[in-house]
Amino acid sequence: MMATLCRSVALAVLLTLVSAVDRGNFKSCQQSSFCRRHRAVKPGESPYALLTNTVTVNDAGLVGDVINENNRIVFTLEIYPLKDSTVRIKINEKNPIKPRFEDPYALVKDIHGESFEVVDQSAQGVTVKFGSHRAVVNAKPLKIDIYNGNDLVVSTNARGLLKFEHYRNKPGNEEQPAEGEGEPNALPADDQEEDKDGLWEESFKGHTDSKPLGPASVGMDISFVNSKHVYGIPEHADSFSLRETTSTDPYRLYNLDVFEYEVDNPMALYGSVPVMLSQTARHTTAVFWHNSAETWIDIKKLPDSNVVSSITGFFSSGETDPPQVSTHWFSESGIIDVFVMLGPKPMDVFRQYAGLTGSQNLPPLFSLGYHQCRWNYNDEEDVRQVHENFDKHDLPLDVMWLDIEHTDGKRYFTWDHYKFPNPLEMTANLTARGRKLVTIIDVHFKRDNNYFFYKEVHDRDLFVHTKDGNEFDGWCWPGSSSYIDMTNPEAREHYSDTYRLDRYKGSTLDTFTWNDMNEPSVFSGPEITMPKDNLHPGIGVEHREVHNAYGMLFHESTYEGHLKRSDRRLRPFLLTRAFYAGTQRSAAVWTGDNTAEWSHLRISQPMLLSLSVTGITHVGADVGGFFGNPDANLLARWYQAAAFQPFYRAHAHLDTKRREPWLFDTETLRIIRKSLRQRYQHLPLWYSLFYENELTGAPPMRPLWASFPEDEATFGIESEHMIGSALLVNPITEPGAVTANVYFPAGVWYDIEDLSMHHGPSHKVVSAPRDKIPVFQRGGSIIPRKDRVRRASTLMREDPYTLVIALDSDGKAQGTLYIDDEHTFDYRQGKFLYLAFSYEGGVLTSKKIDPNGSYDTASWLERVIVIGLHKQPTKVSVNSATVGTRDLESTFESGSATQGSQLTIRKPGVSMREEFTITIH
Ligand code: NBV
Repeated sequence: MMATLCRSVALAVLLTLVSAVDRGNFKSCQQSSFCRRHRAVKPGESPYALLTNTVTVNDAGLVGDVINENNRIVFTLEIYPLKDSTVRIKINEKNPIKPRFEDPYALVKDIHGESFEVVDQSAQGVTVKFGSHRAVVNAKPLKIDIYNGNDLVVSTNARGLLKFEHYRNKPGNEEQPAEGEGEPNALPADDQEEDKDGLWEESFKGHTDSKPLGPASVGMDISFVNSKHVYGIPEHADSFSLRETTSTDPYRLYNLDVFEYEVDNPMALYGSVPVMLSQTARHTTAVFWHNSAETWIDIKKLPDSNVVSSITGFFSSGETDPPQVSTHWFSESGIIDVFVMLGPKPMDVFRQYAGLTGSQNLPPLFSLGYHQCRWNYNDEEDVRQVHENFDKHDLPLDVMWLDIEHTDGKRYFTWDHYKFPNPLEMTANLTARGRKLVTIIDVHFKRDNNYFFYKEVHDRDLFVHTKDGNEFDGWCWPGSSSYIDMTNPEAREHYSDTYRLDRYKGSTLDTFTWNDMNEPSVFSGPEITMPKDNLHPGIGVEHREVHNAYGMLFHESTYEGHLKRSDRRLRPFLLTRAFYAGTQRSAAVWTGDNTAEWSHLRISQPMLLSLSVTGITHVGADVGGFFGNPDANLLARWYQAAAFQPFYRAHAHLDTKRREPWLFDTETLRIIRKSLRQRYQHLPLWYSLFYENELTGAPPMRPLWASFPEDEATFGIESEHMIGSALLVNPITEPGAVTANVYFPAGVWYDIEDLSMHHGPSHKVVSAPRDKIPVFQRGGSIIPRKDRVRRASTLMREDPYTLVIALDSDGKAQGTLYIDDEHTFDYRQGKFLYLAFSYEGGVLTSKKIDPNGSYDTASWLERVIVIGLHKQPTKVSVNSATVGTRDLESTFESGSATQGSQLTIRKPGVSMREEFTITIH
C-alpha cells in the first residue's frame, strides 16, 4: 500500500517535471468537421469529370469545366505551364454565390508562363506538353498525371479523393437563388449521407465558430510516384522524412501558439508552409498547395493491398500501381491551387520554389553571428553586465535581445522608464563594441487610449473586427488587446511608419526587431488564437481565409518599417515566430518555445531542415531550450549543434535559472567558447551561402540528399546535415554520448579538427568527446574562413581570410566567396565581390564569378591550407597583378592512411579584390 502510494506520488512529481502540451486546447481531426469530412471520402469513387467539349486553350494554358456528377455542380479547371519546369493546376467554382478567396500574399509578382502545345485532345482527355514535360488529363474520373520526360512523377486525384464544397445557401434561408448548374440550394447528393455536424456552426471548448458561409472546404490527393520519402510542410516537431499518418491525425498546418509542444507528433505549430518535396534517385519533385486557410495533410505510403486495389487502373498504363507516397491535402476554404515543380534535382526544386515565392533576403552579416537573449534582461545595468562579461570571457557576441518586460506595461514601441531610462545610451554602449540590439514587438496592442499606438490605430479603425463589426478584444500579455488588420494597406503603412526613429523613441538604426505571438496568439480565443469568423475589413474577408498568412503580413510590415527608417538603404533584420510561404522574403524564423531536453535538441535538426527545404532558410532553435534548465552537458552540446545551424541564439524562459556561459564550470565555458569561435571563423562561408541562397534559392543548411541526390542511403537521414556542399555536420544529441555513427556519402571527408580521413560511402563510428562536434569537410571543397575571431562580427569586416582546400581523389577542389559591406543594399548596385576558387594540377586560382561586381575591400589573403596532398611541395609561389610573382613560406605535415596531410601556406598577401594564382610545385 505504502509502496503504491510512493510510486504514485513519484509519478505525479515526475509528471509535473516533464513538460507536456495540453492537447485538449487544440482540435484533433475528429473535432474538426471538415477534417472528418475529407478523411471520410472513399478512394476510387471520384464523381468529378472533365467535360472535354468545354476545354479551351488560351495563351497561358488550358481551361475547362469539371462537373461533380453527384450534384451537378460545375467547376473551372485551369492548367498553366510555367517557366522553369513548373505547372500550376487550379480548380475553382465556376459560378459561386460569392467569389472565393484566393491568397494574394504568398506569390511574387512576376511568375512567367511557358510555351506549350496541346498534343492530344479527345473525349478521354487532353495532353499538354511543355518543355520535356507533359500534363495528361484523364477526363473521367478526373485525374491529372504529370510526366517528367517519360517518367510519371505526380498524379493528382489518382485515388479519387478530390472534394470541393461549393458555397451554398443555408438550408431554410434559400431566398437567394444561386446561379450556375444544378440546384445548389438543395443539399447536394454527395452530401446526403455525410456527417452534417459542424457544417454551419462548430463549437470547440466553449467557442462557437458561426460559419456564415457554411461548408467551403477543398481537398485532393496528390501521389508522388515511385517515391518513398517526402519532406517539408513545416512546422511540426517531427521527423524530416515525413511519416505515414494512417494511425495518427494528419499533419496539421494552422498557425498556433502551442504551450510546451512535444516532439515526434504531427500537431500544428507556429507556422505553415504548404510545400512538400519528394526525393527519388531519379527525381526531386515538389508541390506547393497554395492556400492560406487551415490545412491538413494525410500521408500514406503505397503499395498497400487495400488501397492499391481501389486505384488500380487509374494510372494511364493500367498496370499495377507503382509504389508511391500518396498524400491527401484539404483546406477549410479558398480554392485548389497547386504548383508542381519538376526538378529534376534538389537544386532545381529550390530554385523553382524561389521563383514562385521568392528567396531568403540576404541578411546583414551580424545576424549570422551569435545572439544572446533571455526573457528578460532586467534593466540597463543587466544588459551592460552581460555583454561586458562576453568580453571578459573572450566570447564573441553580436546582438543583445530584450523581451516583453522592457516595455512600459507591454505597450510595444515604448520603454519601461524605470528599468530602461536611457535606451539610446544603452544602445550606444553596445554599438561602441560593434554590437546591436533587438527589441520585441508583439502583434497584440493594449487597449488603452493613453497608449499612442493603440489610440492611433483605433481612431483610424484599423484593427481586426469581430463577426459583428466591433473592434476585436482578445486577451494577451498586456491584458485586453486589439490586433491590427494587416490585410489593410493603411494599417500596414501606419504600423511600418512607427519604426521611424522619431516615432519609435529610444530606437536607432542599430535596433532590430523580434515579432512574437503573431500566429496570432490570443489567450482567450479558440485554440489560443483568433476566432475564424472575425473579420478583416481591409480586404473584407473572414480571418479563416488568411489565418496562416496573418503572421507573415505582420513581419512583412516590420520589414517595410525597417526599410523606411533608413530610406531603404540598410538591410533589415527581424525574427518571426509565425510564418507562411514567402516569409523568407523578409524574416528569419525560430522554432519557438522548445524545452531544455535532449529530445528537443535532437528535433531541432529535422525541424530546421524542413524549414530550409521549403524556402525559409535563416532558421534556428533556442539554444539551451526555452523551458526548463539545461545541465552543463546539454547546454554545451546545444551550443555546438547551433554553431552549425543558420540562426544562432540562446534564449530562456523568465522562470529559468540564469545560464550565461560563465555561470557554468570552466570546462563547459571552454566548450562554449570553442563553439562560438568555430561559428565566427566560418562566417564567410555562411555569408557566401546566404548570398547564393538569394540568387538561387539553395538553402545554406541542407539535407545530405541535396548534394547526393542519387544516394538513397541519405534519404532517411536527419541526424546529419550539410552546410552548403562543403561541410557535413553530425551534432551529438544524446546525453553522455562520446561517439557518433556517421554516414559518409561517396568521396573523401576530413574531420575539420584533426583531419582524420573517411572514405564514403560508408557508415563509421567517430569519436566525439565532450568538447567536440563531429564536422567533416568534403574532399573537393574550398572553404573561406576568418580566423581572427573578435568580440563581434562587425569588427572583423576588413580582416584577412584563410582558405581551406580539401582535395578530392583527383587532387581538385572548388569553392566560392562573397564579400560586400555586410549591411547595406549597395550590393544590388554592384558593390560586391563574388569569387570562384578552383584548385587543379597544383594551382589555386581566384576569379570573379560576376564581373559586374566590384567592392573595395581591405581584406587580404592571410593563409591557405591544403589538405590531402600526397607529398611535400618543393616550392609555393603566388602571382597577381600587384604582387607579381613571389615565393611563399609554407609548412607541411604529412598524412597517413587515416589522416590527411596539411600544407599551410603563410601570407600570400594578395588583396581579395584581385585575381591571383598560387602554384604548388
Ligand atoms: O515574450 C515572452 C515569450 C518569448 O520569450 C518566447 O520566445 C516566445 O516564443 N513569448 C513566447 C511569450 C510567452 C511564452 C510562454
